[in-house]
Amino acid sequence: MSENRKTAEAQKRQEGRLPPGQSLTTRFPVLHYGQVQRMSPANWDFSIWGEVAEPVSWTWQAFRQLPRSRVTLDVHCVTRWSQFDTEWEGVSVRTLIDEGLIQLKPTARYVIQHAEGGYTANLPLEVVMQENFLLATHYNGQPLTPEHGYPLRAVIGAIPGRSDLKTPYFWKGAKWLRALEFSAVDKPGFWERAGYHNDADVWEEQRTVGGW
Ligand SMILES: Nc1nc2c(c(=O)[nH]1)N[C@H]1C(S)=C(S)[C@@H](COP(=O)(O)O)O[C@H]1N2
Ligand SMILES: [Mo]
Repeated sequence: MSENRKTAEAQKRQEGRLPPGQSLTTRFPVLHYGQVQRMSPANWDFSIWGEVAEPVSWTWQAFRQLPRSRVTLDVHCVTRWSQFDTEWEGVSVRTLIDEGLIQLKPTARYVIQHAEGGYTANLPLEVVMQENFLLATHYNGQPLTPEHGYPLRAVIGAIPGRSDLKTPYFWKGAKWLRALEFSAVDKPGFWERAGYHNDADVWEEQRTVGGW
């Protein structure tokens, strides 16, 4: 098993898919601060607010009717594990905007994810509009488990060969996501306020401010 892991890791490194300081994991770790949030779709909704023409709020039933997308990502946690070829399905922010389901004001420049339990994560608007950012309901063909963010989480990761896309560490994808705030100003999230790097680029190894 460990030999297999080493071999797989060497292969990913050779393919240029293993960022500096990372190692390959074959199982999907569960990592978060605080408690697993147990959410029931009956009293769940998802809101978009801030620098938008019209704030919206979707029930679970309405959210499930939105246009859907799939993406395969390599996800990289700042605690140094990387998981390759993870398959996600859900709703793309770019699609919501392109199809007029949300209308941004020109002042919108940052997107703050708000999760149940108070966790937040911030990204520039242009990163949230990339193909490697998704509001995911399904992982590898199955609904998310509570530990991984059921019913909805954000995900961000690398698409092999797409060096044109910014790829931040996986903490920039909030589990138990309840809202996106479009903002004119940046608002550092949970880990960013704790000293983690605001841009968090995995290839630049932007883990923390000051490199501790
Ligand atoms: N709500 C919430 N989302 C979160 C976190 C958290 O503490 N709370 N941790 C982040 C971190 S550091 C990582 S690496 C991923 C881990 O997701 P996983 O548990 O599905 O592997 O979730 C991110 N999203
Ligand atoms: Mo992480």
